[in-house]
Amino acid sequence: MVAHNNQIFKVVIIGDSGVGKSCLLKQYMTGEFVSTYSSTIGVDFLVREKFVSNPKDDRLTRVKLQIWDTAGQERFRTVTYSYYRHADCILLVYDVTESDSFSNIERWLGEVRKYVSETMPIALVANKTDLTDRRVVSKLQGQQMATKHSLAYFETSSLDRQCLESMFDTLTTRMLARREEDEIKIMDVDKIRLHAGKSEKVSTSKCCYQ
Ligand SMILES: Nc1nc2c(ncn2[C@@H]2O[C@H](COP(=O)(O)OP(=O)(O)OP(=O)(O)O)[C@@H](O)[C@H]2O)c(=O)[nH]1
Ligand SMILES: [Mg+2]
Repeated sequence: MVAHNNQIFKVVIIGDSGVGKSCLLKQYMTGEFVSTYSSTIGVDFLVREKFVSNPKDDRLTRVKLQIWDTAGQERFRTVTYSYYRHADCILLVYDVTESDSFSNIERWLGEVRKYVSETMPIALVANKTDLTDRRVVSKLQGQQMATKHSLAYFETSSLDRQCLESMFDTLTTRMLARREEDEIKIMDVDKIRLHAGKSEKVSTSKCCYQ
């Protein structure tokens, strides 16, 4: 069994300008909703420590989520792309009241897939669900998009905190499981190398002493 204390996971939030990335992060970190819109310039991150139960053995594991808030504006895109590379998870956010932000999801995905591995967890996040009267992208449309691209799907509101805690809980559990699988793979490769090393020795000695 692999011990998982003090693991650090890097989560990167991306999506069009104004979809609510900064608000989502602020609400998750501090419990406050920011109603004024101040467009993010560049990139910033916040850290939150949390405990999650490991599904395999029910032990509590302490993890640190390093959550990066990126700027959605077009002019910052090249900077944003460079942050995907070492991410453990990406939150691709759209605004359910802005159809353009939903139409742009596939373009974002196209960019993301250039930089990250296929097994990287990507979550499609339908934000601003509190604005029910102004909603133009349905839950079904969101779910279909997520299914088409094998993404996890979450509906959130940075105003009333809908789903925020459970979303990060679910994603953290997935990131832990993925890291554990990677560690097991590395251990297996080490074993194979060790084994290969031993057999090389045996054959070499056979060569020398026969
Ligand atoms: N009603 C409602 N408003 C929201 C929600 N999330 C964000 N907003 C509002 O949407 C506006 C934009 O939010 P931001 O979080 O600044 O958007 P952003 O995605 O960070 O935008 P950029 O930094 O330009 O990329 C702000 O006025 C927020 O108050 C939400 O869940 N519900
Ligand atoms: Mg922002």
